[in-house]
Amino acid sequence: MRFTPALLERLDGSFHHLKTPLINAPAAQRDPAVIETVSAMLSDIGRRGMNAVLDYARRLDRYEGGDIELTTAQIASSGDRLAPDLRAAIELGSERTKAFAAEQRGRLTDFETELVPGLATGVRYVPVSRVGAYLPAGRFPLTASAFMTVGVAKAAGVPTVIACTPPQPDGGANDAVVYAAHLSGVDRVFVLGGVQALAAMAYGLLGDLPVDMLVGAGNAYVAEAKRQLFGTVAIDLLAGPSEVAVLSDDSADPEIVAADLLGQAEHGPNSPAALVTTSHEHGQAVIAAVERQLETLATEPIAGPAWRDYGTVTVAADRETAVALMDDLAPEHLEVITTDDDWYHDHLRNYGSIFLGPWSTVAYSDKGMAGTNHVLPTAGGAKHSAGLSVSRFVKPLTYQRISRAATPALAEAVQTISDSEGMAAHSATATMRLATYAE
Ligand code: HSO
Ligand code: ZN
Repeated sequence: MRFTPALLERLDGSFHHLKTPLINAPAAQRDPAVIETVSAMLSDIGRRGMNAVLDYARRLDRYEGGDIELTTAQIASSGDRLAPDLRAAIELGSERTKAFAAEQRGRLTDFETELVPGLATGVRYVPVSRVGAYLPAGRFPLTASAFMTVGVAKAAGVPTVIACTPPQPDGGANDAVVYAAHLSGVDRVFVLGGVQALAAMAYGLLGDLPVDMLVGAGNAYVAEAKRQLFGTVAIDLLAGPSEVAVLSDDSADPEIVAADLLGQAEHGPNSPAALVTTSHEHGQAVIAAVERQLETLATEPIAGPAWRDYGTVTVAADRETAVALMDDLAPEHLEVITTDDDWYHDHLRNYGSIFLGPWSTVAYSDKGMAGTNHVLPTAGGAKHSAGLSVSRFVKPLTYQRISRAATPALAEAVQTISDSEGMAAHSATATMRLATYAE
């Protein structure tokens, strides 16, 4: 079923449509310059190894020589340089994220079942051995990212988690980011940014084996590097600009809805913020509140353009239409502020994480206080994927233990199918066992 959304006219008379984010787009639609730059860097690093990594660090990050790895003492003391209230907040976020991840890990239980007598099959959850986390520290150092990547990997049981974080203008790492990684249980931290960091982890250039999986968000180059390294390693997901959507009715406070829309719009000038509402008046009140709040918002230079170019307000005729519109949008973050929150929760299918009721705001999860992960699918990826969680770091490995008694239940059918395919050697593995069984 397709809907033509009735876009609400903005107060300035213009209409706003969600522009298609490019990150999940086919190669032809992504920036060819980024694709080419990244692929040239990866093959150069593949050829020249650490020399190439350090050349890029020099050229792109003003690296001036010296060890790029932080010592254990440097990692452990990162918290000492933080204001006490920030330090305490980071400790709280780390604990809460780990607690939620541990709950989820506890529910991934190995099992064994006997499908037919003598055929025991089962699943054993085994963590990935080595994970590399990219901890961004650009325009906004997202402190909580370490909880979501390093902390959750550790809660899943990953033995080795290394992290790379880009140098700050003074050449060192961001203390809050390093402290968050330390509390999350990181094994090694390198002050290294961008494509060169991801390549160094994936190719095993950091005095260690290559990692099996790369996680963590970054800019367009980081995302493209992960896309090109996928296959060599696993990745969490390809994150585009952060998004928020609110589904509210006229019971919601327009000021709260407006604040929560701007709360993610400030991520970048291309961050989409969408309101779907069943009330035209409420929609108009939210638009007015957004304009008013933007007047005094310190990050208006980012959030303003984001709202004007990527903000949308849509009025849905009824609850069912609102759900269909939202499922089509498949937003990264979805807030539901209505008199029917539970009904919406039961019916919505596509979102990265959902925030129910007026007291549940996205920033609580963003900063690690809600315990849930903030690495979530963007650009409609929520239609097919969920966000990062312990289940991404553990592999459900299957096994089978088959006894002599189960042989007739398996071998004859395998023989028949193999013969029909002309796969004689497959067939023989069953035939031999049937012969022994008959003895
Ligand atoms: N909204 C971002 C995560 C974040 N925002 C952390 C602020 N801090 C992606 O989900
Ligand atoms: Zn955010």
